[in-house]
Amino acid sequence: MSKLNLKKAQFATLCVHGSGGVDQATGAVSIPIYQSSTFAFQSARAGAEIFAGEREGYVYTRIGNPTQTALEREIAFLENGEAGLAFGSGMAAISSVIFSLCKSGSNVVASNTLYGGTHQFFMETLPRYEIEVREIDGTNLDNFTDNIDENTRCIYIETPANPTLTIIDIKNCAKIAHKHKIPLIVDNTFPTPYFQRPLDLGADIVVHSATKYIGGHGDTVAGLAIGKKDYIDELRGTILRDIGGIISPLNAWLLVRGLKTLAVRMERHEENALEVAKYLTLHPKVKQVWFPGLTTHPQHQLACEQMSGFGGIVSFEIKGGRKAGEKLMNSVQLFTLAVSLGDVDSLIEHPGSMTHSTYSAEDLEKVCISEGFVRLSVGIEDRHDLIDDLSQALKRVDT
Ligand code: LCS
Repeated sequence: MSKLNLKKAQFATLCVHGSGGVDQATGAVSIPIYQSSTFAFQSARAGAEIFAGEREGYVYTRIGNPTQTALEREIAFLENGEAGLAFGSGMAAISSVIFSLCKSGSNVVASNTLYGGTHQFFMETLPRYEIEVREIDGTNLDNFTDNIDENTRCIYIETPANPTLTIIDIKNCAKIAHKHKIPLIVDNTFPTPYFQRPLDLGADIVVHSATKYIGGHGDTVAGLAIGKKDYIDELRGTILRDIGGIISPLNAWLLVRGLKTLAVRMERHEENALEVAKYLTLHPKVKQVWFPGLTTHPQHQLACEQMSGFGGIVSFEIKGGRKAGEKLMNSVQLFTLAVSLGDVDSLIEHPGSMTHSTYSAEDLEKVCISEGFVRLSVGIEDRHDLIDDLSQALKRVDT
């Protein structure tokens, strides 16, 4: 373990040192990539004791791996949770958590603005197992209370939401969940623990698409879940073991490395995003801008209360609808036209026809994703270059 008193350390220090210092087995300063599927037992008796849960030890990488352990310890520190569990993707983390809590006949009450893949899982896959998801407008907390019944197994929210940056009140959502003796799950992908720690606000389980800011470099697909140790142990020993949505040692290592620079990256993403949001707000070809750091954001006050910063995603509606949006996306030179987000490189995409094409036209309208709605994942490049790029691209657009 590191000699550092981690309880007293600031977040940026935890990002660098939290995973426990040098590797105990070798002294390696960077945790090694333990690229091994299986682990030798010291004796037949020791192997049997590990299997029986009477002795600690690694068995097989689907059940656990030291590189994965380093990542899980680190994310649990940063989210201020008791334990963490890594998965092969954000969807593996989300689906595993939902399957661990629900059975046939259960229901989930969820906010209705979600990553399109989560929405599809909720609306198409879960009903095949007779699990119903009630997607409601989470900005009105009464909607949660009104939809909970004796078969509700959890509340699920994403805040800020992808791609509209809608903010949901975590503290009061947790109170509603606990009044009904069910857990609150929060997808913390957009803010990361650098800007928001849902467990401190009363949530029970945090999930991440670690593909995004936690990896940070657009080179890894991964997911994480954080919560109480008993729950995480059970999740590891049941759904993760049985369904097998594990992370590879290499990807776990890439995330440990990504976390070391999380604080500096998030600062820069946010500074750039605020400047881009301000620039777009004043642009005559832009109808509306969504960024929680703008005082014009409908839940700016709530964002200030539950977040320490606003993240790096900016969405806007361009005048001239889909055609204008397409022209803009085809005209940018520095922004890359691609889905995903949270990379050091700036990305641009059209949620209505890409990440959120899983929503029906009616549902898109309900969650305010119009034809001219464009999402930016603002990277860590020089902000003047980013604004120059948007400016030259907007000049080409007829509205
Ligand atoms: N949660 C959020 C908030 C997400 O944005 C995504 C992916 C996921 C979960 C799923 O994670 P994955 O399995 O992809 O690691 N969001 C994407 C997006 O906006 N564009 O491409 C993927």
